[in-house]
Amino acid sequence: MNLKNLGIGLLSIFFAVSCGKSEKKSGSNGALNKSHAEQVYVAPGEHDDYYAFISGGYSGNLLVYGLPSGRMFKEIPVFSQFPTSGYGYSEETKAMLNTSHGFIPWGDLHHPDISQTDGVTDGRWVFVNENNTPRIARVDLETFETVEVIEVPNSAGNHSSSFVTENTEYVVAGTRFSVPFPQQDISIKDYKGKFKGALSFIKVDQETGAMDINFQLMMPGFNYDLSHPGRGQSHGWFFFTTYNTEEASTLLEVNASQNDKDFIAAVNWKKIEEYVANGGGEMMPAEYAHNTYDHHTHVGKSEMKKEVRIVNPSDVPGAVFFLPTPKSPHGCDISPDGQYIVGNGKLSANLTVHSFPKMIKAIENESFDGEAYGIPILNFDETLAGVVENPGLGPLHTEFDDKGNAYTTFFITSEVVKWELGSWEIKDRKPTYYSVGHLTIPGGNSRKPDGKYMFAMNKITKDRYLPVGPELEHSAQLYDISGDKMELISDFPTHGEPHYAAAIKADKVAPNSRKIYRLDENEHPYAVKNEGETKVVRDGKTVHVYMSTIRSHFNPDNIEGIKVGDKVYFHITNLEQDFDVPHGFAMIGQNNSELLIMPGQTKTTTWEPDRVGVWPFYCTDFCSALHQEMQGYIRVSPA
Ligand code: CUK
Ligand code: CUA
Repeated sequence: MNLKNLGIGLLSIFFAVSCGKSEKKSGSNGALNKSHAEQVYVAPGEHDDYYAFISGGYSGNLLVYGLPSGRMFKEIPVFSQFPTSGYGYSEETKAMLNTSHGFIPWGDLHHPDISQTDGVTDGRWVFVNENNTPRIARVDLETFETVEVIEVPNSAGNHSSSFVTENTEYVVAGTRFSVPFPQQDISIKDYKGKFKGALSFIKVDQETGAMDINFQLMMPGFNYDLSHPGRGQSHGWFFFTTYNTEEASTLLEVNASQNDKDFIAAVNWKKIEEYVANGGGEMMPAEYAHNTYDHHTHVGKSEMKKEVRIVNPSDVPGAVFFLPTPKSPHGCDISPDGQYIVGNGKLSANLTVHSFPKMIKAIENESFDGEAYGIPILNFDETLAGVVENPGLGPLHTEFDDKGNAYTTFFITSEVVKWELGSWEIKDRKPTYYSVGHLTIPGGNSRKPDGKYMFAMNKITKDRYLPVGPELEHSAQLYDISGDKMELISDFPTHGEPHYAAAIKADKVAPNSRKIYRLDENEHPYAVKNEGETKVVRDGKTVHVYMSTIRSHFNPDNIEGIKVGDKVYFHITNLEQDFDVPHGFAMIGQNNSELLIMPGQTKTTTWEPDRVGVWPFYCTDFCSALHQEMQGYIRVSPA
């Protein structure tokens, strides 16, 4: 039986049952009672206890929510153009979307992960992956802006990403699709042996957060699906689930699930780091973009890199091992103490848990059952810690609380199952509405989980909210997990497709949230510091307008001398130095985007007038009682 048939068959049974149930409504179907409402009620003007950074999937954005309220505070554009703020449209931010394939203004964002210190989330940065055109981005939690994007070469379907090691030494990216290495024109049927999977270890500068690919481990041509870092006792290791260990070029029919077991790849990155520091590996040609955004100049820059260090795992003995794991595992989750490695086989009846100490012992004893491309395969029984029997169908992801419990999502049976580490006993199960993918517990992917809330991010919404036509936002459900049993307390829509989310106590982030860009620190090359510096400068057919905004006018606000065929750059500085007083800029016929300029910031947009006339522009943000007076005209004369 393959996943597709299994999935659709069971899903249709499931929907027949659940949708029938939902007609009754209330009670059993998760309707809330008053005390649940009080638990998620955050009074007007009060703040939530947690930030949740929820992936926007194919929207390319990262969403900022509050918990327990489920209110959305911000949509941060990362791998997308976003007219609200002009991201990806302004001259300053276009560079952030550069890749070796050119300007790519969308992305498929799956896994936010918060930076860590000593295995605990520290609230400095959020790293996110782009699946389609492989990239990793860093969002700064001082400004909640995307400040860096690095493309990942030799990769395709950058899915097993972007999880960080416990001191944010590395953000790690693994390829879902293997591809010919090096890329070349070969028959697809020649997949086996010729296709390789890159696992990329991207070094993070401890002070600035700047990313730089230290090495790429060139692994056998499997699909590398998800990953997580070791922590505590297993710090220094990284674990990746694989499927299609058959190395089939087509995953139709049974090709990719012939093998009874696929692998979890265990990578001792410390060992490889040492190998590389001693000159190991080989620099190979690779084109990839590295884009950075500077808070002082407010300008993004794009640099094209030319080579990357490749490491062949069989050249570093003792660095990489395979742990056999049943049936196309998806999630790969590590317990808070670093002892257990949970592999969720999508097609497996049970949950398989490996033990890190047993793995180390098996390596020492050389308990190998053969090898794959020079990588030892550890004996299954020697690394097995335990099995959770018949927990549900279609296990995907696991997170942990602070009391020794694990919570696993089951897509097909549409539920979250709570089980105990060590005894492998099932403690509780609760339905989700419907077909849950990931789940999140604040700190649930760290040494210190916060076992108060868990929320499930579901793939299917159906009847949960007022109908809005055929296309629905996805649903999320919040559970109170502080007691023995999980209790569903709230339900809220998300945006785009939420895969994973990372959540953190609000007081680790809120105090450092920047309020303003200081005008005296603005180093934008076209900034003005006061209205006296505004001007219009012509250079051939290019015109630079150095413009300012302050309540409630533009300066200059009447511009003449522009000709058809000119290219006009509006460099607009918001001179305000009060918190939360942005101004906007838009002009008739503008075909890119408006700009929203925060106090102290400079942003640039372009306009190419194609006809004679006198054309208005205005402020798009209601900034004062005289906002409607905030306007101007541009006179365009014949060329
Ligand atoms: S994935 Cu979406 S449910 Cu991309 Cu982490 Cu598993
Ligand atoms: Cu400035 Cu409205």
